[in-house]
Amino acid sequence: MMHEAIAFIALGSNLGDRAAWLASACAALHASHGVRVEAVTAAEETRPLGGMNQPAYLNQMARVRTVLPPADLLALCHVIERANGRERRERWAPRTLDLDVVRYGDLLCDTPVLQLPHPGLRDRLFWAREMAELEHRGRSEERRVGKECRSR
Ligand code: A4P
Ligand code: MG
Repeated sequence: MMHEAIAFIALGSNLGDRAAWLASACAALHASHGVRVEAVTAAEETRPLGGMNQPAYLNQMARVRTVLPPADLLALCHVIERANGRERRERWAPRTLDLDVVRYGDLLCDTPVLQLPHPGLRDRLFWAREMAELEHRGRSEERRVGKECRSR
């Protein structure tokens, strides 16, 4: 049997039709081989962190069940970002879509390309709150999310 893991992916957007980018990313994740979106939080507007003068973010958290190893899950996130208008300029620049792997099971990882848990978890309180909310949601939610993602 393939190894399955529960991972949390943070979605963020602060350029263009933010809600549409998040919905598109959620649907793309769910449609990807080896990934199932089990539950998502409602999108919420947050003040930009990091000190740069930039538009407000719309943020959302997804809980996914996946057979992809962490590096492949991150690579998939990058593919979905690029397909949704993301351009990499300077770090923390405004973006149509940012997908961060916040947690992958209990895995601890500290390499230049992948840090788990994501270091932003230390000071991004809304991530912790959103993950706590998703921990408590059951499988009925999973069925609903599947339907929502497919209908987009
Ligand atoms: N990387 C390492 N670990 C991870 C991981 N667990 N998940 C590497 C995702 N990426 C990871 O990311 C830079 C590098 O981090 C990648 O090469 C990847 O291999 P990036 O997406 O290219 O650049 P970035 O998003 O500008 O940098 P970073 O460090 O991901 O920044 P954040 O933490 O995403 O911050 N304010 C609000 N309110 N809401 C936000 O969502 N986001 C940012 C960006 C700033 N302010 C914000 C928000
Ligand atoms: Mg990022």
